[in-house]
Amino acid sequence: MGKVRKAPENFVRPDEAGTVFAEARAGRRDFIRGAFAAAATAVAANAQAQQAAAGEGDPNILELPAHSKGLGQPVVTDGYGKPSKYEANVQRRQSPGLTQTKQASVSFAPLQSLFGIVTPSGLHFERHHQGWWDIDPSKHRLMINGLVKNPKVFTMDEIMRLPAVSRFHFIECGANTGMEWGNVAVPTVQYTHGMLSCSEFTGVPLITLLEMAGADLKKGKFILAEGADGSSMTRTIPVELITSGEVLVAYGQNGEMLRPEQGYPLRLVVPGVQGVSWVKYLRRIEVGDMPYAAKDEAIHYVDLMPDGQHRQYTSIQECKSVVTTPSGGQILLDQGFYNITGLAWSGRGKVKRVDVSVDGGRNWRTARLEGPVMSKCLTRFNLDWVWNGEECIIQSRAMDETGYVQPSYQQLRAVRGARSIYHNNAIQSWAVRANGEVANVQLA
Ligand SMILES: Nc1nc2c(c(=O)[nH]1)N[C@H]1C(S)=C(S)[C@@H](COP(=O)(O)O)O[C@H]1N2
Ligand SMILES: [Mo]
Repeated sequence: MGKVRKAPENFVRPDEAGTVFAEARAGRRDFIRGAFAAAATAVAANAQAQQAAAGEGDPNILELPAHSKGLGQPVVTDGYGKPSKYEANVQRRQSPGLTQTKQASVSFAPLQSLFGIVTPSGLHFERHHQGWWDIDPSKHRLMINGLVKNPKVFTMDEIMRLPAVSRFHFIECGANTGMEWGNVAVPTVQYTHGMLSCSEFTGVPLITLLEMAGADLKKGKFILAEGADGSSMTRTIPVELITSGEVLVAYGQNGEMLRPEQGYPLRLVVPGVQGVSWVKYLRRIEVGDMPYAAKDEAIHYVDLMPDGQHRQYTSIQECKSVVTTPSGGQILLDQGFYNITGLAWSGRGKVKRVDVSVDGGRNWRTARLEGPVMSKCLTRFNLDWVWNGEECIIQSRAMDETGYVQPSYQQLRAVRGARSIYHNNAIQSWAVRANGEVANVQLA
């Protein structure tokens, strides 16, 4: 079985990660080897295990470890669980490709270390336009006004006694993979695709609250959602998404209350739509008869097109996928069998198929989709692969239930130009070098 050495951020300290990548970009490979020293111990252990399998003495089998003999840790009676100390480097991190500021405003989920489709809440990516808050739920209010018969103000208690639903959905920042437009090859999948997370959200369909307020949904074609933080985050959402029952006023995430970073105690869940519309610290919904052209949709979150004009209100996250192993920064330590694995998603419904190429897009094989495949939710795919030790380029290409196929960079740039920031859903390429190193590349 082939072995994969983990990406650097899995075993260097967060404050070192930026340096490692800067050195790597400057071509100083020796520094990288140094940082990989910790992982080398694990490799040595593996070699020992192989010897043992061949009948030689492996102390990890022959010697009884302390944990099989003594008394274990007592139950922490007032505790909240934590991951193993051996997983301490699996963290959300700031991208080394971004300007480092005193107050970071974005962190990326470590996709290279995650399994299945659910993002652990403590590793959910973050994007704060004006910092995050831990708001007292007893003081939090949600107002519904505008084109409604009975304007209403809800307390959290009032919202939490209403009929609730729980649904799995992905959230992706519209700027995810944005640096690749400018060919800034950030080193790992955490930074190319990590403004992406997926959770089970629990809450009340927004339509329930609008009906309670007697919203006029004949005249009222749009709503404005407003957050309670200093960013004055306001976004227009078309009413069709709400009448379908999909948009949720959510308080729950993965079985517990939302985390403060994710908008505690209340956030909007707008399945399939870019992250910015998932307003956190949600405090007001206004029903109106036209789009609001708020700052975060009139001048920000617009797509610069090749003719110099900007496209507005392009909020659906189109079908996209990425291979998470093998991916940038990881190293294949020997030839042989590997499980290629990754994630696929579509803002328009279910993922229908994912094809994987190991020769830069000349030939494609269809990957296994791991169920359940849910609408507007991450889908995990896997494919068996035997690496023959030669250089190759690994890609994945997803198709959704509408028949839409994820584009190549050539196809994307033909329509969108090269100077955009948002909505890059192009096929990602990872080059495997003959020495096993995996790197982020773009095919012309
Ligand atoms: N109130 C408020 N809502 C917000 C934001 C914000 O800064 N304030 N950021 C938006 C952006 S740009 C994104 S991508 C998502 C990020 O959600 P997360 O931090 O839970 O990952 O929240 C959105 N909702
Ligand atoms: Mo965002």
